[in-house]
Amino acid sequence: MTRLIKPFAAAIPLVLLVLLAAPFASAQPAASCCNSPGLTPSGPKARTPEFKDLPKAGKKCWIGEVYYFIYEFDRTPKMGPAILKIQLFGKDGKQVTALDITGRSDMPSMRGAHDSGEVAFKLNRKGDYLLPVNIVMPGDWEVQLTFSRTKIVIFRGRLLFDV
Ligand SMILES: [Cu+2]
Repeated sequence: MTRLIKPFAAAIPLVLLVLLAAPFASAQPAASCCNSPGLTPSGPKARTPEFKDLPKAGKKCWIGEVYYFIYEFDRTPKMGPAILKIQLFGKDGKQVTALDITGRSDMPSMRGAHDSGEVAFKLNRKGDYLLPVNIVMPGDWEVQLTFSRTKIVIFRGRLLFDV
């Protein structure tokens, strides 16, 4: 008889332990659910800004109602380095240099493979913004443009081209 009781008695503390631990175990998924990034404004969506598709090269691209800009490459983009030029204008048509512009080039079909990182355009004496873009492969390319004033982003746009 004692042989049968012994293993049973030994099992009792185990059962108690499971019963005691159960509320804690079930409390944990609930806590992690409330920390899920989808429920907070700092989720992955908030960290990936949207870039508006821009009109073709040489066309006016409006930034709200105050500025517009025109972009073009120094030559039809092909393999090798190309210079992307942006001219920024006030709504009165006067060329201005009131904003900071950065560009980031990559191939959308193989994102990350040729990512240039965000690089600041440099101003020439005429007040044109210039950025070298290194085209290292034929295919689809994009440049993401970010316009800011005193570090505050006021416009994001992307231009697409094929090589
Ligand atoms: Cu590529």
